[in-house]
Amino acid sequence: MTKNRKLLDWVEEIRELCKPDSVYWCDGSKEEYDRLMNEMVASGMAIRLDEKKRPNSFAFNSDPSDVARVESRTYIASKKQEDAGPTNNWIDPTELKKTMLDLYDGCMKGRTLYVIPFSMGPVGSPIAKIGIEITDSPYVVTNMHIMTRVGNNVLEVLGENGEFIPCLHSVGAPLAAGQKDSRWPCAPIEEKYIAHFTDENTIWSYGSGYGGNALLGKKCLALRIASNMARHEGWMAEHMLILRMTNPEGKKFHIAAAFPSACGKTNLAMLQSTVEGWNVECIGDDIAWMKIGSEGKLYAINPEAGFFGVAPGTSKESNPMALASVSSNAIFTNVVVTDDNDVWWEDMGTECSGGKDWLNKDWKPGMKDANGKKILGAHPNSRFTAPASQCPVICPDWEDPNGVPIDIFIFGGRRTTTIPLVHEAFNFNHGVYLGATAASEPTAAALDVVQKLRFDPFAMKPFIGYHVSDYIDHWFEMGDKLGDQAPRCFYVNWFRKDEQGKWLWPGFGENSRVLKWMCERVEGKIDAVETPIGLMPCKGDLLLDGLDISSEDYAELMKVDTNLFNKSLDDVGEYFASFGSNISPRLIKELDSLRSRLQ
Ligand code: SAT
Ligand code: MN
Repeated sequence: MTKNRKLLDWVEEIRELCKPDSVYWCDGSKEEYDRLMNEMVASGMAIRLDEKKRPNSFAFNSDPSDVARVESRTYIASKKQEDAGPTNNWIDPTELKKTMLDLYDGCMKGRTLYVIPFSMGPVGSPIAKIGIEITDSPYVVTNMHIMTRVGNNVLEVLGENGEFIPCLHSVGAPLAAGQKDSRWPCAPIEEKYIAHFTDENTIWSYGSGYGGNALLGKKCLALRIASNMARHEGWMAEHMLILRMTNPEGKKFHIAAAFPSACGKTNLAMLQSTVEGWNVECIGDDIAWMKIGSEGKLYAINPEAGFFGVAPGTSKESNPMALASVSSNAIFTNVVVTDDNDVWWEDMGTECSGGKDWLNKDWKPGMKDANGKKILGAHPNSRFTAPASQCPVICPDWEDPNGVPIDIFIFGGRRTTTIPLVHEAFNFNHGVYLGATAASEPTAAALDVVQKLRFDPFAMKPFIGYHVSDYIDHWFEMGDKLGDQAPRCFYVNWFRKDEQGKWLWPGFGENSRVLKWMCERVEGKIDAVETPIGLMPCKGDLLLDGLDISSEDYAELMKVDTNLFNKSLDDVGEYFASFGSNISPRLIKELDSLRSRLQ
């Protein structure tokens, strides 16, 4: 038990406010996990999967209104509105606290208040941070067990006077005496709030039990609050996977990569190299915390301990390592529970004879609704939660408290035209421009339709806890500090198509060929061709042996159409204008230089 006065006082204050039936301090033990799961199975909230097929694994169905993060109900409640910037919803913190205090009053009646001491990052690491989540959801407790490091050792590190980030969560569904609980308690959408009080590093979440709304260590702490702290303390909290690539001579390269959603981040993090002698290991699939360390290099840790991945599309072909990671000790939310009590989802690459869909209704593949539309078995945002340690290609150093030295940053987006497979920034500032202008096309629409790009700077648009212009300035400033130790920056596009709509690049494991080119660039082994948009592979440097790519297709894949590129810069200019008057002059300068190089 802790002697930390601040923590004890806070728990007591929240107990008085939320009025739970009881208070329970989590110790992070297996016994605790098993007991909570047994209780949830008994109450009907969880389904225990077949013990032989998927040992110690459970499935949950959420309420249909509570299936994803809700950005429209996510707030940065900074004192000054201009600190939140154009990419965030803002409410005055005093006003929001008043609203939320009314909601929290008595909200845990009939429930247990769980106190979860957790560490983001290896316990005691100089880069780690301690959070305390108070929640009334046992589902959240069990997920936090997997996604973070929970336990008494966290309280030991916290000590009597240590600092922690308070994370208050309630599903927002108090129970009257004798009232039976629902399978997935939550509040209606207009009562949901995911609030960040950034001037006091405090998180208040109400009304949702799902994913990043409720597992507060993830997007709320490790990105929105941490990005704010990082800005003031001179480090970086980024929405990036981390991997290690080792070349045939045994030289190690560490890569951190940011992609908007639906660009295969988890797949790249666990990629199986197709290049002989080159090996890839996973360090993290979602978040990187980076600090300048020895020799002035940038060191990264994965603050998480598990994967919270999108299930649909995960198959032996797309990501066999993710499939192996969920073979036991996993939690599944909103997937199909098959008749033989295992899990299934769309594009899993296996047959399914039927079962219960994500709404817990009887379901068979190919079923259609009244309008003839196919009924999905798994929700498109259905998830698996699994310990990172179960990933067969997890890097042996993934828990090194000092992190790994980052050599390469990769940015990207999903673009069917315009952007070549890979290009390298001329220098770090140009790399910041590439990250700031990362964008995807809204959908795989017709190639001849000019459509607006969806910008997602550094894949951080929903996660920057402050003004986007200040965030981009912070990137420039980190570059200044790192100097010639700064990671080299690259931009990739795995998704280019030809005029017939055929993919020009095979993707998946073959992406290792592109990573190899980057590593050889960093080593100084190979030159590059200078183009107006950046540095590109010289003929023969990008290994294509064994790939079925014609020289015409390769030319198309690497083509930079200056006209088309120029046109896309109008969208960039328009996007930058939305940042307001404090936009970084260095960012404008990069755009202007690019424009003139393209003339
Ligand atoms: O729901 S989470 O925010 O944890 C996952 C995601 O949106 O990428
Ligand atoms: Mn993510």
